[in-house]
Amino acid sequence: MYGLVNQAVQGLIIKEFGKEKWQQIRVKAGIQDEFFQSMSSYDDKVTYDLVGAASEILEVDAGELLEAFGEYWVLYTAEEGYGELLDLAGSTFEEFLCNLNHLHKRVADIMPDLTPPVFETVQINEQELQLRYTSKREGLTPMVIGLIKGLGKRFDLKDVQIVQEVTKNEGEYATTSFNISWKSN
Ligand code: 1MF
Repeated sequence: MYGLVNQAVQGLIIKEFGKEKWQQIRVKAGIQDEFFQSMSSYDDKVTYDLVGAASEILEVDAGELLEAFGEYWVLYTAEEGYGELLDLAGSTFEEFLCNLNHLHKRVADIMPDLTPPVFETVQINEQELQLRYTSKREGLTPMVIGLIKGLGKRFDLKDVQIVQEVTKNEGEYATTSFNISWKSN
């Protein structure tokens, strides 16, 4: 994944647990560099190793860390130069969710190594939809739940409910569906 993702992991850990813990985690994950290059593509293993090391050192479940990371990502990218990109993706929660593939296409135009997941939405009613998430990457559904919660905050929604439904495997891809409902003010 692009270094921007590892940078955000670093940012979250430092913000929540401090620089010293970050150094321990970085060393345990076997990462020599002090900083990540946001525009360089890193092996996914770097990100998974960071989350694994953080889980052990902080004694927090990896799924919980991934969910917290998903929420943080929405905030982090908005503040780190991608605010316009996020603004373009939609002015409402459901519009944003429907535009996730467009958003990734836009990023992939400049970052050719991007391996974006694929999202599909099915409107159920005014305040409920189904989101299908297809990815080659394993174990990241908690991150997607955090991303949805982060978007809920971005759009000031009350009471976002996310129910994870079935996962189907097809070759190297897995598709997970979520039922999402919310209340606006
Ligand atoms: O392959 C990748 O490197 C990659 C990196 C980030 C693929 C996807 C993403 C974003 N995605 C992370 C979860 C991936 C899970 C999976 O692959 O199974 C989050 C997608 C998302 C979902 C809900 C709400 C918001 C979301 O993200 C918004 C977003 C997406 C991508 C970027 C920013 C915000 C982004 C921006 C710049 C990037 C890379 C990603 O890299 C650059 C580009 C230009 C200059 C410097 C870095």
